Amino acid sequence: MGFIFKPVRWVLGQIIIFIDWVTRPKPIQRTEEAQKIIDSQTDNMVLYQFNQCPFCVKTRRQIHRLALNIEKRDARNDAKWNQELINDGGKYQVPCLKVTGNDGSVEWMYESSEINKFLNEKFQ
Ligand SMILES: N[C@@H](CCC(=O)N[C@@H](CS)C(=O)NCC(=O)O)C(=O)O
Repeated sequence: MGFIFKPVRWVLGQIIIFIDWVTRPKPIQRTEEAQKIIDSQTDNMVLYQFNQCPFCVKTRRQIHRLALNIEKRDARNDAKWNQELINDGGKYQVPCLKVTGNDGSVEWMYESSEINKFLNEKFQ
């Protein structure tokens, strides 16, 4: 029965991605200048994620709505990002937002709700 589980999970994942695409909120509009400032603030942020993970979809929707240009790293299929997340972040769980401070300090923020709250408070 195990052989059925993988394709079913994949189809469900694609359905989630499709529903997300159809119902995606409109990104907020900023002036070019304002967007540039925001872009400079998100330059030091990276999202480790899986394409089909519903919690990652939740965070990607927030990023899309807030019109943030945050690099996304596939921690399932790309061995480099996978290892980095586990070794430097501390655990294999996505989504995870890596935030590098101006002083070089690095914060690995896990939990979609916490990431969304952080982004909302900072960029809304
Ligand atoms: N409470 C977490 C749940 C995140 C979660 O369960 N992520 C799954 C992917 S959907 C995960 O990282 N699984 C690790 C694995 O597949 O080993 C959140 O809201 O971010």
